[in-house]
This record gives sequence, structure tokens and C-alpha cells, in this order.
Amino acid sequence: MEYILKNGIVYDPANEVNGEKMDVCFKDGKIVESVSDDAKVLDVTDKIVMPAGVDPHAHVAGPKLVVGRLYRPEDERKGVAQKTKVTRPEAGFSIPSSPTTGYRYSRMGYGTVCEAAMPPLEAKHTHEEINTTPNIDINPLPLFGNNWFVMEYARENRIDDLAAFIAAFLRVSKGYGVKIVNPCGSEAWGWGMNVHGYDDKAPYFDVTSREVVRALAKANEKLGLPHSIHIHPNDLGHPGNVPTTISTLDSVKDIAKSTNKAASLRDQTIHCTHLQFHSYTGNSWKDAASGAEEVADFINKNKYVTCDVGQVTFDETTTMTADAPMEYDLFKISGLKWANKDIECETAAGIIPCIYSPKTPVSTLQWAIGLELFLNIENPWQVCLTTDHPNAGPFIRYPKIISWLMSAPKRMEMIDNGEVHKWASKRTGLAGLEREYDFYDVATISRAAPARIHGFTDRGALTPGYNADIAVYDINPNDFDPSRNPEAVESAFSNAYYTIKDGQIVVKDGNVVSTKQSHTIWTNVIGYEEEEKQIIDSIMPFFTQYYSVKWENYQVHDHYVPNPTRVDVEAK
Ligand code: MFN
Ligand code: ZN
Ligand code: ZN
Repeated sequence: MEYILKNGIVYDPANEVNGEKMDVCFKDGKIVESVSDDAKVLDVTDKIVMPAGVDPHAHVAGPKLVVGRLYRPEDERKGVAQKTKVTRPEAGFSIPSSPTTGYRYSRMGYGTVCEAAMPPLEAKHTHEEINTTPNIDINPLPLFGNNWFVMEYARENRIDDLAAFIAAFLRVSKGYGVKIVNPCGSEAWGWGMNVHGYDDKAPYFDVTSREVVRALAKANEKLGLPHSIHIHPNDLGHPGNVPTTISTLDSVKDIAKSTNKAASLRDQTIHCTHLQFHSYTGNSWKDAASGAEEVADFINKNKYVTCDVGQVTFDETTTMTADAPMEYDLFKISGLKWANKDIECETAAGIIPCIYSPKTPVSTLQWAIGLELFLNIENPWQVCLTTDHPNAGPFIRYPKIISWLMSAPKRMEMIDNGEVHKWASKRTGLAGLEREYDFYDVATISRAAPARIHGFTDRGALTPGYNADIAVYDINPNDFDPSRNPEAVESAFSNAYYTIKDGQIVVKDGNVVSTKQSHTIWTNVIGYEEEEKQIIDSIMPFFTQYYSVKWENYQVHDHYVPNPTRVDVEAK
């Protein structure tokens, strides 16, 4: 089937197309240069056309989602919608059901979402949920930062073995890249402890966070994976965490990016997620303030670093993370219902609701710090739009965040009319920031940059040969001032005029009109077969003794990934 999207105003930063009136053609699910006269015409005259959105970091599939849904029926009831001819019933606000997650992303014009934390031991379940999430492709990142084997290789500086282990575990878990959460800290939590500084050791392992991160970065670059290491640093959510954040980012400065073709798209060697939660000064919440300027300044000077923000949205949400000790800290502060789980020999997890209110000093501080990061980081290719869904707010708020970024008057109004607590102006620099994003910047932070950062060579741009993943929004940018119409910006980005996924129209006028099976994107390392076999053989005695599952039952077999997008990486 051939289509032509006619007369749209196109924003395609990867191809340096900035608001040009042009047609976009696609055929058999791919973007093409041109189509025949028989092509079906979709008239999008003077509407915004962008590549479909790419979310570089969210929590959308896996067992912690299930725990969240089960223990928060009050959240489940908030997002109820009846089924339609093509959709199942919807449920959930901050932790929507898997089908609901797919529908809501596609209504916003998104086509790809990174599931940011998959414990290999729970990978099978994660894939089952991915398979029931329609309309969006998902690339899951397995957790490596507190894995017992990884900590051992890092301590002994066995980078070759670590590379083989990563290759093997991407295959075993059908994962995409290397995720690190609170390195050594989630392991310490097994003993009721945490690590705080970057040079603290995991108890009984004699290895520091710094050593684990550097070893993983070296192994990642040795393999030349499409994505860099993806890190949630130590000390999340604690006042005074700026030095830990900067030391972490600084510590991989000397590690050269791989020359492998698979790594060639990206510029970074480290991606720091939900940077907002890592940009606090002060000694306690009483004297906490923004460290966004210092952190943004570091990023501005260091092109090897990229980030996503984790923007607070002022919602009642459900937080969930492999940073289990931090969730316990939140429990001590709020006393809300808390769940915790140990993932044997690999990681941990914690879950707790969080209410971010604009009347609360700390929530407001977090909100303003997130916006300051967006506005102080000069190069939009280094910063991505996220709420760390659902941790700082649900992903359905992305359009609202876009409206804040595009309108300085809107931000000032919120500060001046007392809608947000005065800490926003007293303890951050937000009120002095006049920068406003334009549609090209928005397209960069929500599709082009996240796709490049993840090393995707088939999406995030309207390049011929790429997947026909396209979003159309009902705004005429030549006759519209986003600075003065933030509500209209929010509404348009919430309800795509068209969302097209692999050439299929899945959304029209903000309604899901069809569904399709998701792809699971995973990385298949080629060239390490012998090393992988050796490393698996070497861990097997330990695995058999200490894991409560058998290796045969641990691996994610092909039938768990019925619709793969396999990224082959020639690592040698
Ligand atoms: C990432 O997973 C991931 O992370 C992320 O809420 C997450 O009230 C999960 O107990 C948080 N507040 C304070 O201490 C503030 C000080 C307070 C006070 O008690 O004194 N001050 C005021 O109320 C201000 C009054 C004066 C004024 O200035 O107006 C704490 C409290 C808190 C702190 C609560 N912390 C948690 C934040 C961290 C991480 C949330 C979520 C997090 C989730 N993942 O006019 C005048 O001058 C008077 C001044 C006022 C006065 O004194 O009265 C995964 O993958
Ligand atoms: Zn995280
Ligand atoms: Zn996260």
C-alpha cells in the first residue's frame, strides 16, 4: 500500500528539515522518496508532521508494574474508559494496563518506548507484557549494575569477560543495552544498607560504584553496542547529590567511544537518566536548592554525555525503581504504602506512591529544576523529554511539558500567580529563564535525539528506508504562537491528527482506529559466540547453586519474542 502525506509542515531534525512545507511518502511500511499516482492521499495541509515519538526511558512492562497495579486499585479506577470497536477497555492513570499504555502513547504520536529496567531473572514476564502492549515498539534494557557476576568482573578488571557476559545476557534476556541503577547500592540494600558516594563499596564485594560503571562503560564500548551505558546514578533524590552526579559522568571521560559501525550514530558514551532527581544542592530538604545550572554547565562542556530529564508533572503517581533503598527513604518521609522485592543475585525493586503537589515546596523545587535543565542545556541533542514514567509523573503529560517549554509567559504565570510554591523562584533560577523551545527543538528532544542516543537506524527520522512511523499534529505553525497558546499546544500533542506506525494508520483525530502487534527490539551480538559459551559455562556452577530457577527456565526463548526487531551487531 502506498501513501502520500500532502502539504504538511515537516520537522525532521535528523535530516535538518525545519518547518518546510513538503510531502512525505511511504510504501509497504517504509518511508520512500516518491510514490505512484495510485497512492492514497492523506491531506495534512499546514499541519505539523514529525517522525513518531521515541521515549528513551520509561517503566511500562515487567513485574513491578504488576505489583503497582495490584496494590493501587485506586489508580486503576482513575483511568477507566470503555472499549471501542478496536480497543480493549482502558484502566489506570499512573500504571495503566499494558494495552492502555500502547493506546495512550500512540494517541500522542509515539511509536517507540524504551523499557528502562528489566531484571534478567524477570525478563520472561517483561516480554509477556511487551507482547500485550500494542502500537509501540519496545526496547528493554536489562539491569547490570548490581549483578553479582558483573561486580566480580569489575573488581578484577576483567573487561573481556564482562563484554562476553553482556553479549550473552542480552541474548539470554532478549535485551537491548546496558542499564545501571544505583550501582552497588541495590546490592547493599540486600543487607539493609545503601551506598552514598561514588567511591563506596558494595558490602562483601570489595568493589566500588566507580569501578562497576567504568568497567561496564569499557565493555559496552568494546562491544560497540548501538546504545551507550544508561545510568541512574547513586544518591537519587537526596539533597547534595550534585557532586555524585558530576563525578559519575566525569568518570568515563577517558573511555573512547567504539569505532564499531553499530555505535557510529550516537555521540555519547554515557546516558544519564532522570537527571532532575540528581541535581540537588543543600544538606537536607530544609535547605535544598537547585543544582541544575552546575549540572547543565557540565553537560554543555561535555559532548560525550546525554541525558533525559524525569520532569515532575504535579500528579499523584506511583514510583517504582530498582533503586530499592531510595524507595525506603521515601517511605520514611511519606509513610505511604510501600512494596519491596529482592531479585536474587541481580538487583532489587521498590514501589511507593508519590504525590507531587504544586503547593508543596519540595515538589515545586523538583518541577523547577527539571525545567531549568531543559532550558539550560544548550544543545537539544543532549537532552530528552521524559517523566521517567511513572516516577515523576505519567507519560500522558508530555504534551503539558512541551507547552511549558514553549511558553515562558506560562511558566511565569504559574510562578507569579502563586499556582506553584515560592521555592520555584526562591531556590531555583527558573524565573530568570526566557528561552522558549520551538517545534524543531520539540521534535529533537522527543524523537530525533532519543533515537540517535539509542542508536536506532530505522526510526526517529523521515529518511527513505526508515520505518513509516509518523505523527501529524493539528497546528499550523506558520499561523500560531505557542508562547501565547500553551493550552492549544498541549491539546494538539495529546491528540495526534494521525499516528502512523509501520505504515499503518493507528490514530486519527486523537482516536485509536487500529492496533498492531509491537516489535521487541533487542541486540544480537555477533562474533562473541565462543566467549559467550565459555562465560556461561564458567558461571553455571554458581548459577545452579544460588539461583532458585534452572538455567533452562531462566532464558527467554524465541517464542517469548514473537515479533522481534533484532539488531545485529558485528562486535569483532
Ligand atoms: C527514579 O524512582 C525514581 O523520587 C524517582 O518530599 C523516584 O515535609 C522513584 O517531610 C522526592 N519536606 C521538607 O523537609 C521541606 C522543608 C519543609 C519543612 O518541613 O520545614 N519546609 C516547608 O514546608 C517550607 C515552609 C517555609 C517555606 O519556605 O515556605 C519534607 C517533609 C520530600 C521532602 C518532604 N522529599 C522527597 C522528594 C525525592 C525523590 C520525591 C520523589 C523522589 C521518586 N527512578 O514566609 C516564610 O519565609 C516562611 C517559610 C515557610 C515556613 O518556614 O513556614 C527510577 O527508575
Ligand atoms: Zn532510574
Ligand atoms: Zn526510570
